[in-house]
Amino acid sequence: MKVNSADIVISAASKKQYPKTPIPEIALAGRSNVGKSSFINRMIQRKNLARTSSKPGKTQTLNFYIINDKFHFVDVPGYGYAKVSKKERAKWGEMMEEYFAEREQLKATALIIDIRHKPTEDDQLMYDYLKHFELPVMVIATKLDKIKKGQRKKQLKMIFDVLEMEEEDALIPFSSETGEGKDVAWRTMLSHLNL
Ligand SMILES: Nc1nc2c(ncn2[C@@H]2O[C@H](COP(=O)(O)OP(=O)(O)OP(=O)(O)O)[C@@H](O)[C@H]2O)c(=O)[nH]1
Ligand SMILES: [Mg+2]
Repeated sequence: MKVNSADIVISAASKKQYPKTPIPEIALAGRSNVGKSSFINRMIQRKNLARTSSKPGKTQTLNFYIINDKFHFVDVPGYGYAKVSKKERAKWGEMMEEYFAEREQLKATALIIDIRHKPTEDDQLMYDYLKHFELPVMVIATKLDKIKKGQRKKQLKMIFDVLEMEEEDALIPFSSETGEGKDVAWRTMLSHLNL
């Protein structure tokens, strides 16, 4: 996939601000600081379009990016950051409901998890939540560069089992650092986008 153009459309704080264009989109979900923004940047080969940070819990808006004028990536605020107030947590829940329950343009979600660790309870809840809306979920097991080659198979099987993944959902080992997994991730996304 050749990316000719990529731009931020809007950082949306509420539904009113979502783009109204009917073009298809893929959302990125995952724990805060797991590597969602890095995933976007690697996929489109732009170092810093999607803002990455060492401070977790930073992204509190839905950030819409337009790629090749053909589809949107939607960077969704992360979950599971301990130092978040009850009020912020409730607001996050409302934002998710507003987006995932009703967004017609949404074709699939990429759930980003860390290949080094057992998916958290929040990861499991998120996977089930997305499946409840009958959405295709591609699970991106990122930070592949951080484990030894010999551990890959075992980690992937563990992730598949813990999430109780459906057979039709793709589980893709990936590294934003090296770009490994990028071609498979593109192929899977384009098929969901019908492009
Ligand atoms: N080694 C390695 N580091 C990664 C990888 N992906 C992300 N990181 C690092 O992990 C940290 C968090 O990455 P982000 O992309 O900002 O994570 P995020 O999920 O967007 O975080 P929030 O927006 O705060 O929820 C950064 O320091 C990245 O450089 C990867 O594949 N390999
Ligand atoms: Mg981010």
